[in-house]
Amino acid sequence: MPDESHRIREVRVTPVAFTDLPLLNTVGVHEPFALRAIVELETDSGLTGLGETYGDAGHLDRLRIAAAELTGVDVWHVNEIARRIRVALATDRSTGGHGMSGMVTGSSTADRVLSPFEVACLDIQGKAVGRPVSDLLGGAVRDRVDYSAYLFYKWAGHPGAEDDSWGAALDPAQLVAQAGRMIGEYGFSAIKLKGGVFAPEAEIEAILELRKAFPDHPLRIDPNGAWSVETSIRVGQRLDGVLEYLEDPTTGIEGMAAVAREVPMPLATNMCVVAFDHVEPAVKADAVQVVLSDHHFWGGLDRSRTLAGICDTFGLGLSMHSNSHLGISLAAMTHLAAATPNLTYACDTHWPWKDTADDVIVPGALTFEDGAVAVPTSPGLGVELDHDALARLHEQYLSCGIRERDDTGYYRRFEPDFDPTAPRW
Ligand code: GKR
Ligand code: MG
Repeated sequence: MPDESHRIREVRVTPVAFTDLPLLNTVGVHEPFALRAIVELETDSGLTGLGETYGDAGHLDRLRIAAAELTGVDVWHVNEIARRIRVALATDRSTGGHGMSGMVTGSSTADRVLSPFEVACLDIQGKAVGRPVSDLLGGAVRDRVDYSAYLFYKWAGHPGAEDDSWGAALDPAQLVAQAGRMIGEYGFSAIKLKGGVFAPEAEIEAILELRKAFPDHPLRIDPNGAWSVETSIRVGQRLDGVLEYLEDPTTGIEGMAAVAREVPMPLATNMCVVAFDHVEPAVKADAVQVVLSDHHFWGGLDRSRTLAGICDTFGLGLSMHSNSHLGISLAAMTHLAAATPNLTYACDTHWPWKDTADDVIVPGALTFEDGAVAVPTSPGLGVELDHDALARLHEQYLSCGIRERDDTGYYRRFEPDFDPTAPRW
């Protein structure tokens, strides 16, 4: 039996910023930079592991509180890491910092903090035994993971700056053009539209135009809870036979259940079921038929597999949610999806919206072909940190001045009367 232990000797948490485009959603618009935090674990055996999570100030504070407790723990003892994090955060009363711009509850804070440390531990465990992370999760059941074309209404460029290469997407024709470019470049075979930006009739029209232009691509729309129950039912009935699923049309388990009773397609969520204690009431009310998992808020890869088991037990479908992210997250998402048999939908990713040069990993490990990423087969996550790039993106964080994601505040600089209170329609 090998007797080598892999005890955590050092933990580094580095906030970074990368350029983002003016993508619109129901609470506002993306700022010129998106924030992330990069977690590096180093063991006394000389191995290093990587994790990636939200970079907002409140979350960063909590990551640092947690980091201070982890020295000396063996990376195979994730239960002990989770325990120490729970204890360290037990008296923490801070709120916010969840990287969602106010669209998601603050539940499961300890799970959100645990996630990047757990991923970094798995990275090290994989390196220690010479196996990819997907093997530690039960083994890949697919060697490529499908992602969806994630369309956004957007401005042509950030106000005061030049237009970006994607240009404006403010009507159905421009969205169809955006989809055409994204599918042309990445090969995606499913389409998701971020809605809740324009009146529902305009968004219905956009979906119908996408259906005409891409007759074989499954379609989804996600207004992030911007619609009332009545509006959601109207949209759902109008899009009968057109949508693969309808994501978070309205807020809350009760509201979603009322919609689910009246619309023909499955309802999906990354808003009303975002922690384990939401599952039981949602199942009882039959509020959702598809849960969008996300290891960043479900407590890492192992706990996301627990969620997958629960979904399987209750006959719920499973898809995957994303926020603006870098390559460490994409690697973790890909290993998780590969090792989750019942994750049968193409996963969300914000990847195409990122400048390819803006990343902290050495390029080349993760590439899209036919809309899918090949599951890395080298030990651990299969991605390597580019230390110069990390330093550059950290400098960008220091100089960009953004410390909390604030889509609403940014939008209000240009439309001072903007009110995101749901339901907007
Ligand atoms: O990036 O604007 C955005 C999205 O709206 C994101 O924040 C959501 O969390 O994509 C997410 C979703 O599916 O709700
Ligand atoms: Mg969503």
